[in-house]
Parts: sequence; structure tokens; C-alpha cells
Amino acid sequence: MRTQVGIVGAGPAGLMLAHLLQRAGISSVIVEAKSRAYCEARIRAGLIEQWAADMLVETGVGARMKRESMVHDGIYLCFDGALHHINFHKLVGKRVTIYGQQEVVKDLIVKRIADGGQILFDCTDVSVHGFDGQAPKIRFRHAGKEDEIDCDFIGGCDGFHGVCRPSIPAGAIKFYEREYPFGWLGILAEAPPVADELIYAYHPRGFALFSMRSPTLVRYYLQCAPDEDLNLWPDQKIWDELETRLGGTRVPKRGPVLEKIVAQMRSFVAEPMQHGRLFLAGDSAHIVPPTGAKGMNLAFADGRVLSRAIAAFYKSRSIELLDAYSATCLRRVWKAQRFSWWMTRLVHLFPEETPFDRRRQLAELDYVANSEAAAKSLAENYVGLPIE
Ligand code: RFL
Ligand code: PHB
Repeated sequence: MRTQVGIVGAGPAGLMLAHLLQRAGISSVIVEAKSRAYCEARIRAGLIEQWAADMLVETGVGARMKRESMVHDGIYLCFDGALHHINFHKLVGKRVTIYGQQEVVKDLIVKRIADGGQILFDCTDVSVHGFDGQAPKIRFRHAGKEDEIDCDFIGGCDGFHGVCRPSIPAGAIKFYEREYPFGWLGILAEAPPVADELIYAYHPRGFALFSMRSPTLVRYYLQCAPDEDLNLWPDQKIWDELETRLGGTRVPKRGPVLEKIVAQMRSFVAEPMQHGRLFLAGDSAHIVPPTGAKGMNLAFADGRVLSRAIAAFYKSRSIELLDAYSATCLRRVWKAQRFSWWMTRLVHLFPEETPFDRRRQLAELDYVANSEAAAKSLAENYVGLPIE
């Protein structure tokens, strides 16, 4: 098999890269380890930055999102028994879109198939080769047969646990990492949202996040131990804890819990995001804690930068943008890292912190909620920094 760009992974990064390449007239094949049903059902992110929502619409994959999503002007911060609204639209003139990652994934898969593009699902033994030279290859087993894709470039879009990043020779890439002493216990439940917009709640028992997917489906999270045992959390206990952490400001309506997860919290960056003709994009190159809602948006941003660099190469054989790929992406990535870390520190309890730290944290929340300058900085980052 021969194509211009071989892509490993059909998550937001790989699908967006393939979609944007297709629009530039560049062929690609996606090799994915899981089934289509699995990729379309994996519940993860829920929030799309304004530029990314605009890009989905402008590139012809935003019609269903426009019909079914919810557009929010801001968020609520909840602390000391009160809700404080941060109005992004008033502060910076932008909004955010609430639309599940798995819905974007479904829309991108449908579009790719309609465009005649290829996605090979259920591949095993995927490996990447030859990216140090001019003739990269992806090898894999598909439908019981060994197969190989010859390509000019490889998009390493296979997430944090994929094979692309570990295939880069040790020493050629540097890692920056930070773990957090807690995780998130998340539920998806059939119930009406507790408020019209998301609530980030700081409480002496820990952080809680009240998000949503639709007027009848909620996504709620509780700060928990990194290795929390879900068996210790029957539905009733989760609802009680959510109610407690809202500090009496609202009472969440309860309903059937459809899914329960424990998510790890990590900050991670691989530098550079390129080795020869292998380009890492999305979670394979960087992970942010979910507090800033940035992961999927960064995956889209990488796909955009990489597709433009590859398009410039085929148009004029210029490698300038390809050489600048990592540095261009990392400027955005590190700002998203900073913001995600800051939001995480703002609203979580860190076990090592003292009563002094708690007072300082409350003062910071009070400052953000009541200073236009501070709220503006949160707003500017949350809705998504300008794209280059
Ligand atoms: P993905 O989505 O992990 O996709 C990688 C794909 O590669 C496949 N794969 C392989 N394929 C072939 N061969 C191999 N050896 C392979 N190994 C893996 C996988 O099956 C998969 O299909 O990475 P990608 O595309 O970089 O996308 C990143 C996003 O998924 C991620 O950053 C976000 O979900 C993070 N995130 C959020 N991001 C936001 O922008 N807004 C949010 O509100 C938000 N909330 C969240 C989140 C992540 C969470 N969790 C579960 C960590 C909330 C949570 C709880
Ligand atoms: C979600 O809806 O899953 C969600 C929203 C905002 C976040 C994290 C997750 O910061």
C-alpha cells in the first residue's frame, strides 16, 4: 500500500489531520488498533474552544455539532457557599461549545468515509520504521494478514500509550512530566444539568466539576485518590458527595448512572514533537490535566499545524514549516500546560498543603471571581488562545 501520509490512530488528532490533508488534496491512510464502535463510544472530552468549533464548521464537519451542541457564555466558580459567574463572552467576546469528543469522532469518521478516505480499524502489531530516512513505513496486521504502508510522512497520533513516541531513539527526545496526588472519579448520568453552564467547585472535601452533554445527560467529576476503588462508590454515595461539594448553592437532580470511571491526572510534554519524518500530534506528544479542558483542542491544533506544513511541502517542496512544526506546536502546548496546571492548582486540594495554602487558595478564587483583570486571563485561556 502506498500513500502520502501514514497516520497511526483514529482519535481527534489523527482524524483531524486526515480530514485537513484530504481538503488540501493529500492522500492518507489511518491505521487504528481498536474497532470503529470502540472509537465512537469512548467517552472523554466535552468542551471545544471557539476557534476549533469554527474550524469544524468551516471545513464541513460541523453541521450536527451546530444543531446538537450547547454554546456557553462562561462558567461558574463555586467556593465558600456561593456561585460566581465568569462571563467569557463579556470579558473576551468568545464562547465555548459543549459537544462530546465521541460525537466529533463520529462526525469525522462519517466525513472521511464520505470523502473516500481510508481508516483501517482493528489493526494489531502496529510498528513504525524508516522515519530517519526518506522512506517511512507502517507495518501491521489487518484482517488476518501482515500489511505495510509506504509513505512520505508518518503522523504519530496514537495517544499517550501508543507505539510512535516509544519508537523514537532514546536520547533524541526529552520528557517533561508531573503527576498529581489525586484523580477524578467521573460519571455520565441521565439527569438534567444542575446549572445552565459548567460549575467548577472548590470544597474542603475536594474539587467537583458539574458538566453536561445535553439537556438530559450530565457528566460530573469528583476529586478522588489516584487509585480510587470504584467498588467503594455506589451511585448513592457519589450523588451525596456531589451535593455536599456544591456547598448548598444548588442541588443536583439524580438519575441513572450510565458510566463510572477513574481518570488519572498528569502533565506531560515530549520535546521535540518530531523525529525525522515521524511527527507526533495530540496525546502522543503531550498530556494536560483535564481541569482546563484543553486535551482535544490541542490535538486539533497540532493537526492543523501539521496539515499546513505537509501541504506547503507538496506545493513547493519547502521544508520550512515542517522544520518549525514542533516549535510552533510547543508554544501553544506550554501555554495550555501552564493554564491547565494553574486551573488544577486553583480548585483542587493538594494533600501536602497547609492551612496557610488553603487561605491563599480561597483568596485567589476570590480574586479571580471579583477582579476583571484576573477573570479576563482565565477567560482568554479557557476559550482558547488565538491560533497562529
Ligand atoms: P486519543 O483520543 O487517545 O486517540 C489515539 C488513538 O490511537 C489509537 N492507538 C493505536 N492505533 C494503532 N496502533 C497503536 N499501537 C495504537 N495505540 C493507540 C487509540 O485506540 C486511539 O483511537 O488521542 P488524541 O487523538 O491525541 O486525542 C486526545 C484527546 O482524546 C484527549 O486529549 C482528551 O480526551 C482530553 N480531555 C479533554 N480534552 C478537551 O479538549 N476538553 C475536555 O473537556 C476534556 N475532558 C479529557 C477530558 C480527558 C479525560 N480523560 C479520560 C483522560 C476529560 C477526561 C476525564
Ligand atoms: C467534560 O465535560 O467532560 C469536561 C468539561 C470540562 C473539563 C473537563 C471535562 O474541564
